Amino acid sequence: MVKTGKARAHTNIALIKYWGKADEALIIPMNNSLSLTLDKFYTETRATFDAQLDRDYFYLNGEEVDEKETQKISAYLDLVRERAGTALHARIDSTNFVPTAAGLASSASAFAALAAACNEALEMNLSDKDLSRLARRGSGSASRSIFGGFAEWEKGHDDESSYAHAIDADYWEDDLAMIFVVINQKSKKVKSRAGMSLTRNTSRFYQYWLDHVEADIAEAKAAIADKDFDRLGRVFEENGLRMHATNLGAQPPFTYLVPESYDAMALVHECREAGLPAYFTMDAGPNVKVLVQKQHQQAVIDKLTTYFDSDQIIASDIGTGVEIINEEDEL
Ligand code: 2P0
Repeated sequence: MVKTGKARAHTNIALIKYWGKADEALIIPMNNSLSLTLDKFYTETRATFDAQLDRDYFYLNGEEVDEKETQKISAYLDLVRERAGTALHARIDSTNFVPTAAGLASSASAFAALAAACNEALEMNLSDKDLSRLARRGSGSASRSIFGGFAEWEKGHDDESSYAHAIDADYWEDDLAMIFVVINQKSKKVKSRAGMSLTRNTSRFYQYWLDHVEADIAEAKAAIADKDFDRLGRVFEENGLRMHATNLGAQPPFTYLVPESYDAMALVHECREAGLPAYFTMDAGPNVKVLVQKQHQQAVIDKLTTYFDSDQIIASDIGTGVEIINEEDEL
């Protein structure tokens, strides 16, 4: 018996960040987060459940991954099998579509695509809400990549109540773009999972983060409803910096930012001083992502390329939610 499904999911960038778990095993976050799904970076994954397989296999970009990575996927597939009521092993084939610059592959698109491929293969018929919950068990941010455009992950309080939903803003998303300033980093010193755990458990600034993040969510949603770019920009830029500040209060302190990150932030400030609305955010790495309105995209890129090489600058439109790929249509 062979059951196959294939899906594509796009990565998302949080404007109001997820940073810290209330439950590490179930991946329940300490706070709600709000993101934008982007069209440029995505993962396509085929899941093939096959009675002939004696174990799980995981191929990434055409190559089988090592035992440790296979075990991680296998543990995730155990959750899927439990939910679907099957004992079949699977072969997972995943391809990350990211521009050549390293460091942009995301666990968000990976687990959203994997959850959707399994849902299709095993005919689980999960609602978007339940698909978001299943993606969340692989990686928290994946809960948001089920949806296109703006999405909010409601923290909830248990497995049932923690999931993302779309924020309806079709009237605006076509006008927006995100510009990535790719700042190379040899190897990520602190993975996001370890970084958020250390911060949540030890940072002297973590309570301050928690005290403000729900107000940031409300402010961002109001700005989206009003289509007020500057209001949205101000709140998410502050929220991202506050997340990075919590890391400096951890014991021991750490940071993801490097001198070039600050150079990019300064250029964004210069854009604003020159009357070009643009706002930045950074995640668990040194890259800087700049939200713009499309009519200002080229002018902001021109500003950034006065300092950075043009191959360090990648612009993306807003992306769609997870979709099933019908392989017969591909032939
Ligand atoms: C976010 N990040 O909201 C935050 C902001 C990075 C900085 O979600 O442990 O890979 O798998 O749930 O989702 C990156 O962490 O972490 C992340 P896990 P995830 O996008």
